[in-house]
Amino acid sequence: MELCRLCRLQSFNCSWNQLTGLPSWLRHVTTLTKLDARKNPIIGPLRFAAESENSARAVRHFLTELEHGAGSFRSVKLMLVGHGFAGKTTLKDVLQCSNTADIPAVIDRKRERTRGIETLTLIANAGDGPWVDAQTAAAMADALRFNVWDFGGQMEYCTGNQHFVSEECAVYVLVLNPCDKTVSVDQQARFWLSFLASKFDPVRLRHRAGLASIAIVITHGDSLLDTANARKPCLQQVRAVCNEEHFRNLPIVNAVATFLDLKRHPQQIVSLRSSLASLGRQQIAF
Ligand SMILES: Nc1nc2c(ncn2[C@@H]2O[C@H](COP(=O)(O)OP(=O)(O)O)[C@@H](O)[C@H]2O)c(=O)[nH]1
Ligand SMILES: [Mg+2]
Repeated sequence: MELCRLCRLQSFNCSWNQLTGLPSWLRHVTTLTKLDARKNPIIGPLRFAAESENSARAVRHFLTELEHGAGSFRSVKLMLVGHGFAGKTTLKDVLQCSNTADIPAVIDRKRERTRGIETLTLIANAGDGPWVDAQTAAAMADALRFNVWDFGGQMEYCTGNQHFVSEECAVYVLVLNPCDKTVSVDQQARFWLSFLASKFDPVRLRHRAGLASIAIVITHGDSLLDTANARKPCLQQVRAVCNEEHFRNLPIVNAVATFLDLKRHPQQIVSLRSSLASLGRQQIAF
């Protein structure tokens, strides 16, 4: 008998297999109360549903939403990581800035040091316009929702933050500050890439299967005015770190950092927004 005819199925155990997805007919089996799909290499956010506490309900809900193309799964985590004072919270504010002329003032705004993690949902509507807070704005049909996680960069929070690191459905923005007098830009890069590398499964890294992306941005470009003599070595150092044996398989986008000089060239935010949105869309196009 075909499995899809089991319309009164109550319990289904498909754990410890090689399943990369779950059959779409499961969404119709309303009698299903127990589903064990653990220990399968399920790709994409379906895996979170399959591993959740009430997996039968979560998987049914997920598959139904997927069938209807519902917006709730057009969500991707955008994780801002980097040392304290690298410019993560500033970047989060700038991404929401509706007028590029205001960006220099937003950068100079006094802000509290981030403690632990701050989260908010930003909607990247189609195009490269400002991202808007989901609490205050309505999303268009093809909008992408970024669940933004702004990690307090202070070392003492690292252990706690590890629980939030996920291998997929996420875009990591590694923010580096070349003006940090205590930790050089290559040390910052090495620290955070090691942290991320320890969270990715080495086998999946080798196969590059449906993994999160890592984008690197270098802030404080305005403080490194001497473009030829200051920026080039800085970029070279970061590129060299990305090419180190230990990091070579990481899903670093282009393995090249972007130098941001948003104070003098606020327009740069437009292309950054559109690159991040395109990375986000790749995460949900599975
Ligand atoms: N000059 C300059 N200052 C910046 C830039 N980005 C951030 N800052 C400043 O750097 C400090 C730390 O930024 P913040 O976003 O709080 O860092 P976080 O700890 O990584 O969240 C703040 O005083 C910002 O105003 C930049 O591109 N240029
Ligand atoms: Mg901060």
